[in-house]
Order: sequence, then structure tokens, then C-alpha cells
Amino acid sequence: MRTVRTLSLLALVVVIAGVVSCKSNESSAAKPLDLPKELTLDLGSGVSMKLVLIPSGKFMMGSTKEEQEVARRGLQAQGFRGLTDSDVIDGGLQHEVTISTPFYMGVYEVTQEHYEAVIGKNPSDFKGAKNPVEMVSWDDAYRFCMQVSKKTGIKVRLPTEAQWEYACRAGSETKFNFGNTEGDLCKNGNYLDKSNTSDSFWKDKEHSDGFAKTAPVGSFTPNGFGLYDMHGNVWEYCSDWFADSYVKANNPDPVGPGSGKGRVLRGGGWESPLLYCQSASRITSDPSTFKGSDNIGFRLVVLAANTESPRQSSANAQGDKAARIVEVYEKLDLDLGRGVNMELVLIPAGKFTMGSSKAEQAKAGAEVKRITESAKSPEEIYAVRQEKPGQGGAT
Ligand SMILES: [Ca+2]
Ligand SMILES: [Ca+2]
Repeated sequence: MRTVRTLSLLALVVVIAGVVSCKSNESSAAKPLDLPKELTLDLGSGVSMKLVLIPSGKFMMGSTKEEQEVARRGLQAQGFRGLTDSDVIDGGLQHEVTISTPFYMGVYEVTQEHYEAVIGKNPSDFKGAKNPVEMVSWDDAYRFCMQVSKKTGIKVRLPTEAQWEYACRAGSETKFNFGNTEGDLCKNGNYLDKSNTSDSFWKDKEHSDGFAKTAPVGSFTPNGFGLYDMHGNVWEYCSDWFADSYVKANNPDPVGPGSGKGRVLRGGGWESPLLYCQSASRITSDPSTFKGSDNIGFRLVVLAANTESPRQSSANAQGDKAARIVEVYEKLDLDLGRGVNMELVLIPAGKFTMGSSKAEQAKAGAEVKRITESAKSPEEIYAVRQEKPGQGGAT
């Protein structure tokens, strides 16, 4: 009996071990990327930047019809007339968007300390090592990303508008990531509140967040992903070109239209009223003419797949769906030394019809025929053919 019981127990142990083993395999199969929860970028000069993992997922992007109507009524009450949809905080109603690739996002807005460690100067109006950098253009933010990438070997960029809103909402579907109660914004972000000295009619005269200008980053409660100041402090540049309506066809991972008059900014700043600090709020600025404001800054993201060395990333790109989305910069600024730079622009992949068309060939043939027929002698034809290389310097 003892032997049978022992064997039974042994069999049971084997079965349990098998189950545990199976479960373990299933678990690793369902989770191809075993990602650390945080990423720290060493910016040099003893300064580092902390980013947190934002998991992939789906969310409803944009605002609800009701939110837009409330915003419209609020603006009308302030005396605004003839408002278009794009005046009312959001160019599109809520629609489902998928973020297929986990990414890391800066826990804080880029600070003046961060900026100075990388760029070597601090353009901000409201000085403070831990305050957000401001008075930077979109191009400055872009350049900062490239410099950090070069310094760390990790591809850093501005968030897409969709990544930004997804990260801001952190699973919430309300106007703000903490709910719908406007009076709670003063505990969750720095906006145009009672503390502000301006006499703007936009000002919330009932609540105080304690900051008249920018606040040191992380002064308020973080959202569900652990991100600070997604509402207010400074507006944040995104990588997308702005479109009045969202480009819905480009999903998952929308990146906005291919071109536009301005880039997207999100989240509102210390000088923005409540309405413009909502999760879905968006404005635009033209980087060719707009060089910055002390109400505008930015924060960084890193695609999870880009945290690996280039060799690992290339290997993973063969088989891992998440890693296949490899991001490239729209332009490169090469420092050649002695203050000389060379700018290169990205030529996107695509198809085209190479060579000349039948019509072009027929036209060229007709032209040759015309010259040949109008020539008085073979020498003249020869002279015509030799003339061009001689003039243009070609051989
Ligand atoms: Ca404030
Ligand atoms: Ca902000």
C-alpha cells in the first residue's frame, strides 16, 4: 500500500510540476517582451531622466459630443461667436485607437536641468533647475531628442498625439485623468488659477493651485501611469502634424497626416484655462514661424523596442511584431565640426515608375527629328550636340 501511495504521490507531484511548467511556458509565450517598468537615461553632467513603461492597449481618443457642447457653451458664454468644431478643444469625436507597441514616457516634462545638460544652454523665462524648459521651438525639442539619442544610443523622440493622449488618460474616459470635477484640477495640475496675477477673464477665480507661473515638475499628483503634469504646467509638443480632424484610417499607432501647417501641442500650460488642460485638448503651432513661449515645453518617449542595442533590435525586427515598428527621424543634423552642419531629410520608402514614359520618348524623338531635318549639314548636328557639354561643364 505504502508503495502505491508513494507512487501516487509521486505521480501527483509530476502532474503538478507539469502544470506549473505548462503555465510558465504559456506565460512567457503570451509576453514576448519582458520589459522593465522604468528606463533611466543618463544625460551626462550627473543628470538623468526617468521614464516609465506605458503598456500597449486600446483607448477612446478625443472628446465626447457632450464635452464638446459644454466647451462650446462655455466659449459662447465668454462672448465667442461663430465657433467651428476645431475651436472647441478637439477636431474629432471620440474614436477607438490602438497603441500596439509599449513605450516609455518621461515621468516629468523635460526640465531646464535636462535641457542644459544636453544642449548647454537654458532659454527659459522662469529659471529653476527642476522647472520645465520653455521658450523652445518644436525644432529645438526635435534637436534635443536627436542629441539625447546620440548621447545614449537609445532612440528618443517626441510622443505622437495618440501616444500622448493614451498616456495622459491612463485608462480614464473622463475630461481629466482624475475625473470630471473641474474644481479638482488645482490638486492635479498647474493652470490659469487664482494664484495667477493676470486679470484674464479665462482665469479660475475660485481655486488655487499655488503657482502663478511654471511649477517645479512633479509638484502635483501623478496619473495612473505615474506621469506628472499631463494637465497643465507647460503645453507639450507632439511629433504629429496637426489636422482639424483626426486621421482615423491610420490605426493602429496613428501618426497624423503626412504634412501640415503646424505641429500638435497637448495638455495646456500654466497660462491655460481649465478647458485647454483636458485630456483631449489640442492646439497647433507652425514650427517655421513660432519659436517658443514660456507656456510651452515637451517630454520624451522611447519605443520599448528601441531600448535595445541596434544589433538586438535588428534581430528582433525579424520576428517580433512590436519590434518591427522601427522609428526613423524626419531629418538628421550632422555636426561636421568647426561649426559646420549638414542637414539631411528623410526620403520615405515607396514605389515609383522609373524612366521616361512613352509620351516623353515620343516627344524627345520628335525633337531629334526636328533638329535633324532642320540641320543644313551633318557638321551642324555635331556642333549642336557638342555645344551642351561644353557649356555645362559636363564631359
Ligand atoms: Ca497656476
Ligand atoms: Ca504639461
